[in-house]
Amino acid sequence: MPSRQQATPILEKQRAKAKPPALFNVVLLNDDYTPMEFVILILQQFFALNLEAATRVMLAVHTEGRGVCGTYPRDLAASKVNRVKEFARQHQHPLQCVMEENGT
Ligand code: TYC
Repeated sequence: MPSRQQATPILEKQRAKAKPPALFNVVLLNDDYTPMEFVILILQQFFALNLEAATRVMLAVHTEGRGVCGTYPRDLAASKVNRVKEFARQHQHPLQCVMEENGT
């Protein structure tokens, strides 16, 4: 059975090794068919951007092919991707959304 003296250094070693939880970028992809107004609506509704910020992100995606909507822990990023894709599908737009681990 371990003594009290052994327990403390082992716990401290575990705490020092613990990594912060990974973060994931939610990324919108450009396409030729989804209306710009619909993308702006998504950015406002699902990512809490105001009209100016949503317009800026939409135009960045439109001109550069992709753009980051927000950065979240894994489960929240996955939920946002699924909700955006389902909303676009319901409105019959081909909008695509993916998540990528944020390396920084
Ligand atoms: N390229 C689209 C258009 O010209 C607009 C658009 C922007 C589509 C961003 C998707 O993620 C997107 N109507």
